Amino acid sequence: MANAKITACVLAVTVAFLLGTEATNYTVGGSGGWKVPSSTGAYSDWASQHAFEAGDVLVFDFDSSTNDVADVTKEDYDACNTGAPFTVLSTSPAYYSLDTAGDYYFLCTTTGHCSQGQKLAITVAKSLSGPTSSPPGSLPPPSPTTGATASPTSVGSSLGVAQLVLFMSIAMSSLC
Ligand SMILES: [Cu+2]
Repeated sequence: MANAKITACVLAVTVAFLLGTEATNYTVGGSGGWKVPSSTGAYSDWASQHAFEAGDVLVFDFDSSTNDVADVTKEDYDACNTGAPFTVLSTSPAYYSLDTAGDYYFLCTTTGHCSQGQKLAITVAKSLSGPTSSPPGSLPPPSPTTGATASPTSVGSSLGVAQLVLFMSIAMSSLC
């Protein structure tokens, strides 16, 4: 029966691991992170290179002494109005869960930064790998106040693999 127990245990861990890797973490701006970019179109260029899905997570990496991240309406995004954000994330790295399909708008509230290009607009598609709260054809606007989160849904799949292998090794050696 010991073998069945080990098999069940390993299976459970494997399933949990696989479920945890469905979401993709995107570091906004790549290695340059979240800052006043060298060109005003830098973040739209970055966004156009990725296909975001519901369940993915944006990671904003920034110098928190001079920057923050605010999610705002399209109108405030277009006008660089920093006065009415839904939420402001001021600790780096900041994780923002893209819970539902729709359009998302972000900017830095530091004076002058948005107008110099530190703003991000993305469109999130329905998740292809799992259920979503939005039925096809009727995508409601996202509710950004629920999108902010303090922790990522998954960090570092390579770390996860290492932990899984380690766990399995321990389980096998102690139970066999
Ligand atoms: Cu800034």
